Amino acid sequence: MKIYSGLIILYLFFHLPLTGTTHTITNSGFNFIPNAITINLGDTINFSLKSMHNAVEVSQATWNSNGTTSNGGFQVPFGGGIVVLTEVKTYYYVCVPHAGFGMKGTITVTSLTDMNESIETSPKQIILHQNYPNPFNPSTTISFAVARSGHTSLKVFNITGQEVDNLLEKFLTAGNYTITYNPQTLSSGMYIYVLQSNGYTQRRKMVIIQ
Ligand SMILES: [Cu+2]
Repeated sequence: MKIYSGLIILYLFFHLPLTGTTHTITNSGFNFIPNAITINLGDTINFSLKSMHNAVEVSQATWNSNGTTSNGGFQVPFGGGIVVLTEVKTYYYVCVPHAGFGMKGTITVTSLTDMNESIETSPKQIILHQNYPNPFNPSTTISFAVARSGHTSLKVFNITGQEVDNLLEKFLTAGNYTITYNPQTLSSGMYIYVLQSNGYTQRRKMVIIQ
């Protein structure tokens, strides 16, 4: 039965229906607003830009160096346009005329939906707060609370569901906890951190920028 319910949770984890949300990115001066966004696979991005700005996908290396060479990905024309992102990855893009001024942004696409929603039925049993800062480099702070004493774990998974870090696994008394997380070996991208205690599970997304 335990394995069975675990499989159901895994199924929910990976197969929640796509919502197809539209996210708008605008600009204020030489800044994309927001300049870092996390969306679900299949979501739409509506770039609504002033006429002197465009958005061209580039490689991470090009992005890092404020370059403008397209990587063959999306190319939103001056004034804006719509893109639908179909790969689970972090997209890097720049405004070609203003990349030299640092006008650039990232869009991280995850296949997971509703990750900020708890799937447990008594939300007050455990509370997992959004990490801060997020995105982060090199470290971030994760706070959580457990209403009852018990065996508790806080683990980090990549977006394919592999455990990549175990931040805590022990008996905790009821209370509030804060952990500073400084991943040494993880590459840039989205990760999921999962709190489990007394049979309750809560998870949230975080983004590492190396
Ligand atoms: Cu621009």
